[in-house]
Amino acid sequence: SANGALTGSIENLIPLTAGEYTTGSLILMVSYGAHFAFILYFLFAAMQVAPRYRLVPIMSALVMASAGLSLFREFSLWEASYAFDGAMYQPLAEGNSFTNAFRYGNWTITVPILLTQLPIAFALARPDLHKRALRMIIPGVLMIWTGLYGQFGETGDWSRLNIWGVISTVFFVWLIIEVRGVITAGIANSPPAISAWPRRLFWYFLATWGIYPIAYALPQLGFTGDIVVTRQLLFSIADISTKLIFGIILSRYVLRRSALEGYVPAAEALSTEPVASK
Ligand code: RET
Repeated sequence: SANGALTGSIENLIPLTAGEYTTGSLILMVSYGAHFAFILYFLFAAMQVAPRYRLVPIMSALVMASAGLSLFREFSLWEASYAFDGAMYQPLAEGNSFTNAFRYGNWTITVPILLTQLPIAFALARPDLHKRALRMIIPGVLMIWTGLYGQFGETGDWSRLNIWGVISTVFFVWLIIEVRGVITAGIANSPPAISAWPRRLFWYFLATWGIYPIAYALPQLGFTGDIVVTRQLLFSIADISTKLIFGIILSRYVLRRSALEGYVPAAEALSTEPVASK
């Protein structure tokens, strides 16, 4: 329909069954709920790591808040965009259109934060840390903005979708090379007991960030309710993996690292045990 093409998202072209509609709501609800809940986890983790690593869990808490708000917005939009006609959930019925474009806006904030967490966790020295963070953020943001522009082609302008998808992928490859450099520095700079973490984290990074381009390309497989729901599921799995679980891994790494470097959390320093044994 002309309406759907104008709004630029396949969601506005496809009536959903009650099952598909509810599954979509559920996926978005679980996503924002998980992100909000883990704000607390990361704030508590921040209290237990050495001061030089404290920013790592704090940044995860920020990412949780930012992504949680964005996903809550997607959830509300989903609820507002469909109306039940007695048989199917019809898009655009109330004049509201759905879009995934807000996600890309949110990534503009979260992706630079996620990338900057790496050199901080690896304790790279200041000038090198800033230079490497910037060298990851530049291709990261260009990747997102070219993808944002291209995704408006998903309602049928495949050349727009694919040309900008390829350009975005070039920036992604550039980003991967920069991340690889930070990982290599991280392996060299990690205490031996945890030097395997950065290498494993690189493969985790590739596997989880790689889900987003699949979700981007998916509408080309067909305009069906299955595709709409599958794409929200892919986005959701990617969001929870690249932000929440990634944050847990990094927090655990800096927690181990703090202990290996002799840091004693304040609560333990105040323990009465040595006093009682006197
Ligand atoms: C796009 C467009 C198609 C090509 C590629 C893409 C990559 C997107 C990525 C997004 C990562 C987002 C994260 C968000 C966390 O908050 C833009 C879909 C390669 C890798 C990690």
